Amino acid sequence: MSARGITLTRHIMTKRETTLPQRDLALIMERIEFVAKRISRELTIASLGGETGFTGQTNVQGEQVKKLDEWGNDVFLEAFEHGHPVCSLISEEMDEPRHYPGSCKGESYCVLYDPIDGSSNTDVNGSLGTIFAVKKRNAGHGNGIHDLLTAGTEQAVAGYIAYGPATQIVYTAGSGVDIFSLDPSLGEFILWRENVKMPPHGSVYATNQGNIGKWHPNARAYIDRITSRKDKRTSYSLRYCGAFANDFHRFLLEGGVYVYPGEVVEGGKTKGKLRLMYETAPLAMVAEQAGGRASTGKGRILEVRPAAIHDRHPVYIGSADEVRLAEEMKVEG
Ligand code: AFP
Repeated sequence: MSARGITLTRHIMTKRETTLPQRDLALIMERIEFVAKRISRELTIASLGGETGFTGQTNVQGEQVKKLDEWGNDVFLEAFEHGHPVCSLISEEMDEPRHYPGSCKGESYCVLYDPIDGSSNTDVNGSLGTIFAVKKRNAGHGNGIHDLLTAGTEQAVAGYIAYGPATQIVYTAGSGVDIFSLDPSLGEFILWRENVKMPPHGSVYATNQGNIGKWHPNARAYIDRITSRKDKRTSYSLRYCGAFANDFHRFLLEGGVYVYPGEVVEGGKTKGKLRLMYETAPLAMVAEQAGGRASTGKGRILEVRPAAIHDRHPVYIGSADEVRLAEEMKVEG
């Protein structure tokens, strides 16, 4: 049967299994859809309205804030202001969580997100994404976040939005990975692929190759190994777009591996660059649900427990065979 005409909401309401009540999932995903539509619309005209470039501010990560980062964060804040059952937000762009006490009645949730992933691409009309995850809050949590400092295995929902020629929402609620494409003329996300499976190997890898001299020798040897196989079909080529979700999207569909190692040089980024709670843990859940694998190089990303909301760690994510090889080669020492 053709999937044409199955909207995201209809798909949720007919789902077999979810890690949270169907009604809650539908309410949360309706807000994510709204965010996706607003950001998608804005990105097409942002440069004409002078909304690209920097704000002049530095965020909690010590990075320069792009105007679209700040704007994208505001889109989430506005969307979830009336976003029951979501009562807390954790964002790459905010030092501290935002709470909406009015929504904290009964079952309640936190949405964790990177509003504009790959923001160095905003000024060059490059690929961009939004990454999100949902965690259930414990009763009586107040404005604390202790109940949220849990491993990625506690995520109820995880996914991303890819803004490209088509805007797509990719997500999992614990029973496979589904992809929906925005039909702008209808204003609806329509089912495109259901229960997607990531091939166990591919032919493309993504990394910031310019950093290779700062990595552990085993990580360098790993890249050497996957790029120098005799069989052309299994030897890897490099494609890197600078937006994690968009690089990952290629690997979800066609196989491959994304790598952002820690640095071992003096003064280097020992934990790499990517953040656990709203970048790597969400994509790790998508990867595993699609039959892929996600590792810090030493162990499963979904088992890492954060000490703080903006924690980082090295990442090797994608096709199961290639991520397993990275672990076997002890890429992080
Ligand atoms: P931003 O979301 O702050 O732009 O960071 C993007 C990112 O976390 C990830 O999406 C990219 O793959 C990676 O950083 C790019 O980092 P490099 O510029 O160091 O290659």
